[in-house]
Amino acid sequence: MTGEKSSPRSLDRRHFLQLSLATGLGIGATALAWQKLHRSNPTPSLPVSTEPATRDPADPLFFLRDFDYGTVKQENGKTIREFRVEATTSTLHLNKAVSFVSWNLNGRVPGPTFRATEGDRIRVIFYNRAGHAHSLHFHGVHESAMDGVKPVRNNSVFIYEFDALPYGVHVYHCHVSPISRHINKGLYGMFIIDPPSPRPPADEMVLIMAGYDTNEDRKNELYAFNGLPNYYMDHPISLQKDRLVRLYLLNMVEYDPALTFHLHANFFQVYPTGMTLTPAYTSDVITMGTAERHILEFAFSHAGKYMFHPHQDTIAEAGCMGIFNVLDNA
Ligand SMILES: [Cu+2]
Repeated sequence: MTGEKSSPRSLDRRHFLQLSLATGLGIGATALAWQKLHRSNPTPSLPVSTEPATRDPADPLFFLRDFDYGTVKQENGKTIREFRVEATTSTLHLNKAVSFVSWNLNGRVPGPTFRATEGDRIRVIFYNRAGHAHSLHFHGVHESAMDGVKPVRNNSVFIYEFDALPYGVHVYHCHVSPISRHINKGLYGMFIIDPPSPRPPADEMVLIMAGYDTNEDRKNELYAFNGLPNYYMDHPISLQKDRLVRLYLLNMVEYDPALTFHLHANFFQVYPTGMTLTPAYTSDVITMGTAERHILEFAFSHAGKYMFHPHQDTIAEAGCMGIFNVLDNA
């Protein structure tokens, strides 16, 4: 995290309208958004991240099992999940030699993994302070005004509100042109909508594959799981033998048309886009286009270290590779 956290500034109505109008919201939508924010918080302040200011912008060990359920409120008999998201700019140290200026959400790459239950009302208060226009485009079902293709100017607020539909593993990302660059810079994350009846207990984790164009040639020089190249090679992910793993997997690699994901010494069951409760098929390698995502379930019956990586081996060799360290129950 960069050290530029400031204390929340109070936001009067006039300032809010100015900010919102700057984003292109209509008067009605602006007023509605204001009323909603004002009703739930009598003295609203510019949203700032609740992440500790000391958190490193890339922290794959923390991101792996971190789920942001938002702040739950009841309004008119409906469950509202309110998320506060701040677009910022910070430097990632991709390895000992390469630094990369990221555009990110809440000071992290990937952005927070938002999580809700099907039917919840989602409210995302998006504050852009990254220095460029950005937006948040959520995959899912919602009205066009909430589709997040309109740029939100620097130092402006926009409130996205929609129902969490349908259940599955979804994705959100900036949709400002050139989108490939805005995503490659770090403005993306996962949005999990749980089915009304929860899935069985499991060791749940998130892996997001992404690339880094470090020399602006519209090709990726480095790749990563959860933000940092080779992190899980140096810090293997501990698993328990025989325990069900539920992996939420997303391909967010720009500039390459598709990636595969391969798991060593095992097979996984595939729940396509997380939109089924029974697996569609079993494999040890799966092909995913950009923004494609699935739930993979598996358990290891032998302790030991097992690799996972795309089977485009040049991509794996450029940082998209990791290790599961399966521990004996004893
Ligand atoms: Cu952007």
